[in-house]
Amino acid sequence: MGSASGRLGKRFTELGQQLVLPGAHLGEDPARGADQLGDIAASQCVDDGGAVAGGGDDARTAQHRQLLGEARNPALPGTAVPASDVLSALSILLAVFKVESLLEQAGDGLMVDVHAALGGAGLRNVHVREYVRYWAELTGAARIEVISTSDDARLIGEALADGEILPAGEGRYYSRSYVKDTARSEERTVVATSSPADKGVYNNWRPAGEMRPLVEERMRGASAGKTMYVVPYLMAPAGSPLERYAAGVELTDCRTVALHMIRMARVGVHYIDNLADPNSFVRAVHVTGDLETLGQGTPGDQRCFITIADERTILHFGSSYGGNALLGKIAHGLRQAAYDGWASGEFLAEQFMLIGITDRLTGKRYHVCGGFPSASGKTNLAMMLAPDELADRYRVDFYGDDIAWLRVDPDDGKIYAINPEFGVFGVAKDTNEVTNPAALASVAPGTGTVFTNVAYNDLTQEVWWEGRTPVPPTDLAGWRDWTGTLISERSAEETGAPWAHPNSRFTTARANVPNIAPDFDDPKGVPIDAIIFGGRARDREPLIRAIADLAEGVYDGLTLGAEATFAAEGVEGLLRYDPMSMRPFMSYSEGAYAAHWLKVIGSAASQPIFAHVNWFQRDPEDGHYLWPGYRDNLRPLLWLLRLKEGEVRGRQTPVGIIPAQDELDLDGVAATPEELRTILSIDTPRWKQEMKHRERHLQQFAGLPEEIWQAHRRVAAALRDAD
Ligand code: GTP
Ligand code: SPV
Ligand code: MN
Repeated sequence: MGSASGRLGKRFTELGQQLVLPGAHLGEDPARGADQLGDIAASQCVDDGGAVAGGGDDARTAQHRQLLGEARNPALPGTAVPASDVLSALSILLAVFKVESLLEQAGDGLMVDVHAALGGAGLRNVHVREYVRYWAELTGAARIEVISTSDDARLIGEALADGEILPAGEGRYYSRSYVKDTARSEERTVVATSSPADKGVYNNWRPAGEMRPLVEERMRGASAGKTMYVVPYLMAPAGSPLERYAAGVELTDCRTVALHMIRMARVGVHYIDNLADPNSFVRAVHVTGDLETLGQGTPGDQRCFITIADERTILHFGSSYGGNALLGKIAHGLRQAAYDGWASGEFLAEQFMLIGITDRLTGKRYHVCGGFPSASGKTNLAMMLAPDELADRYRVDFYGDDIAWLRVDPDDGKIYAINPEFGVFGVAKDTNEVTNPAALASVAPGTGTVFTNVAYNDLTQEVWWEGRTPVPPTDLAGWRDWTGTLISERSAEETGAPWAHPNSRFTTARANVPNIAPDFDDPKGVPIDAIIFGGRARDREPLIRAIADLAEGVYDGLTLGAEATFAAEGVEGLLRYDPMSMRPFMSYSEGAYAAHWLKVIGSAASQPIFAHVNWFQRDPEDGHYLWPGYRDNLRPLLWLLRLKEGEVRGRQTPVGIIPAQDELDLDGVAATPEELRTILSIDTPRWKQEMKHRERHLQQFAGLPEEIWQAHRRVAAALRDAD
């Protein structure tokens, strides 16, 4: 194994050096990184004969169709037909025979008796059994355990006994990750397929044939001595029209990951034992690796997080943190699902929060979804309680804080959204009674919450993070920072460093959120009235600007520019474009992505209103936020809904409609008239500069629909005319 892994090691080192993020800064020459990826594709991939990334059924590989349980009828090219009952019964029989005989043959040759472990758990799906057998053998796991939600108490007990987690008050737990494993690594994350046409600017596309052996080599034997937890899950309410895209089985060698999955997804054997097509599930393999020897962030970084999208297979090696390891969440729920949604032509999977707003006076109920980049306010907006002054009239209901799947219902032509997740993996920083009382309630004693990388008190089992209270606890006895260092024993250079990691998080089931919507589990989802985009922008972007036109709305999402946050390694504060807040999760080409948006949303009989929002404009002198944010963010959203209803007119600007100050309900808002004037106005010269950057940004995207270019030219012309 030595020399082979040495060669692979070298190749992966080269890969790591080549995966430079393109156009990292707004205004930076965007072609640079794209060219580098282009070179790799040109030299190492066989061209697929000019396949055009354009969306829809025709873009699908035969493999992907098969994995979704569709067979092509050769007599009727282009027509997807379900495999006949006879054929599928035969194939099941054959597969049973194959697996049983493989298992017999393997016999004691396997480290672990997969057959007995899966049979004992009542797991009958033969495709799942074959999948588990393959990976148990490859990773060398010593034991296999099939997990359902009902195993939670036992797993918690074991994890406490082994010291993997610590008690954090009644029914709450504390965990620390390895110090170099605290956030997503965008550079180590790759989307692989067998079609070079899937290469985009942001998806770090690589040929599947190259990636699979590479990651398998990393994983080979890497779970030796460990238990492999088999976690069957569903990323949708049962019975959802999108259920066929939602089933998965995560294999993980980390018990804490299994505990997180139980909170973040619906977990149980029955979700994969009764599939319409037993072979249609996402294969999601997580192997932790020896975290202390992986060279995180160095040129020899061993980590690799691969989604082989057209094989519906996710292979993540080298982390046990968050989205790197909970594979139902962003790897399946966003990357894989975005690919499936495009390839099938059926839906969109977006990094979106999803809320309901009820006006008790009129009895009307609205639903708003929207994307902000990681750690930019989705969870806080989704959990927002109406400000006191408006609480009698309005109620906000929580549906989701990180992912939404959107489809158009053929019966009524409306856009429906579901949150595929079951829980919340929320940023702890600055969460307190004022900013987010609902979040605090959702992590209260008895909720089963797991806190990761916050500060912890050994003596009192309390947790704390920056912004939890205005100043840290004054009695330092027992307090340790997120690395485990006693605060009282910190070295001189550690003094003043945050107690909690900025990307420290809480994991809690969605049902613990006090303002959870009563119909949060409705399989149909909820009809969408408005789609918003936003991010951390210290200037230029006003509080809200509304956009009524579909192409201009999609254009606005594609040109979302914001400061990157601590949710990804090494990019905090970087001003960059983050199209639709999907930059780290993009799984196919941006041109096809834009076309798919226009097609899906364009097919809806009732169109949503779009808006761009910004809670983060700052005073250029002292840096303070000009808008109080948090609960007050309901106010611009109410204005948007009134605009859609025709109750207010706003003020047309070249970049959208902004509220006239007297149209916003500002009763009780702590902002000066000067601050309000700034956030409710458009800085035309600054916007003109921005348009040049946007032009270069959009030029990177091959096959961008003409409608998007037209929208860009319309906005540019309106800005010119504004003089
Ligand atoms: P991911 O889970 O990483 O996708 O992030 P998210 O978009 O759900 O971010 P979240 O709501 O957890 O917010 C991240 C940080 O932004 C937290 O520290 C919040 O306190 C802060 N934040 C959220 N909303 C506001 C706001 O309206 N104003 C200000 N100033 N800060 C906010
Ligand atoms: C994000 O980074 O956008 C998250 C957290 O939502 S993680 O699941 O770790 O990606
Ligand atoms: Mn997110």
